[in-house]
Amino acid sequence: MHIKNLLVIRLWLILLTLTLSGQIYGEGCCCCSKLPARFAVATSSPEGMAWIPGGEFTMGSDDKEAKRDEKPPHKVKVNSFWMDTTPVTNRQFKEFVDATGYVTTAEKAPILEEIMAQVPPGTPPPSPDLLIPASLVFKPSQGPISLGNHYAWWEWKSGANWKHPLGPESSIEDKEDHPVVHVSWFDAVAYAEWAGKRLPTEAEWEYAARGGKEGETYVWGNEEFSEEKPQANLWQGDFPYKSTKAGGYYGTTPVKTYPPNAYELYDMAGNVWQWCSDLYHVSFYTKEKKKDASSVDPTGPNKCYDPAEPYACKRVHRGGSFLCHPSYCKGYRIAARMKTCPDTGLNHLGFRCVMTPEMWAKKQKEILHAHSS
Ligand SMILES: [Cu+2]
Repeated sequence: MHIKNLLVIRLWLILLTLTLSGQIYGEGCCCCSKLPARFAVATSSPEGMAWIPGGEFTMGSDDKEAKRDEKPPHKVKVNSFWMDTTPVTNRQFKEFVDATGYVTTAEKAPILEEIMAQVPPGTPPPSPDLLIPASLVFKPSQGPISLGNHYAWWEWKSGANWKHPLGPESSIEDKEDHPVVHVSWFDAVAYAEWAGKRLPTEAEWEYAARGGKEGETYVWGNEEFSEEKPQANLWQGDFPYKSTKAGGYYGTTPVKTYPPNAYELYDMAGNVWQWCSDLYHVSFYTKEKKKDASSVDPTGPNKCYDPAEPYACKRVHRGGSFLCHPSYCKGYRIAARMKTCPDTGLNHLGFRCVMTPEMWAKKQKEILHAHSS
């Protein structure tokens, strides 16, 4: 047997022993409830995460609203894992930055060569005054406009970053429980590594969003989004110029504002888009469908391809955001796929993490070690 497998098994035996002894000498004992729980770490589940029992499901969709990249639906198997019950919040991201001194992509000036590699040859370079630390911030239009050009409502805003979601004058004060935004895919990966976690694969994300149900359109079922009784933080009113929410507000809401899905996961639709680990390829599902057996824990294509921007190598994100509105974008449909360059931050794009049992065992071992030394 492979030596790595043996180590994993040994670790599980140690943890199992600790769990059992915790039950026998800890919880079961009437007189020691006020003593420190020496083995509490070994018996608990990771904080703020929900257990997603593995299984097989149909990924993608061919319903009338499905886009080309969601087809064909195909069977996929995923093993069990833990998933953050909410998107990573400003409070959590701040802990990471305080501990590591990490500087996000949006806080650094873009590098010209990297930008030029993402656009067709011969494209003129951006003006130097745009090569500044900045991020993309949604800007409502004055009135109804054509929904064909998304650049009409996105602004490259100097000084916008996770600490200043709408620009230098804005802050995250009183927004500790809102999802962190303006995180590039690289920022999300760095956070996940620090936390002993990783980004979900696109398959894991969709499997978890479905909450154990087959073929439903939305995380809340098949009923359409209701502006009177909203099921999630989506755009209400006329996009992209009139929000009918209280005070005309549009933006992130604290996590857990809307009900969770059947796996106790919050904000799997709306609020902020969530990065996945996979590269984006428009016809990846076609390739998956052709396989003889369903993929087990697929990690996405090896090559990226978005026909709209063939020179940009994008990563997938899922779930839709507070800007989604049926008139323009139903990104909150469970099967809907979206993609963005991994160096790009936006004020409606965040992430959440997952953890495999192996990663959790490793983290427990580290915690036990820290306690014993
Ligand atoms: Cu959308």
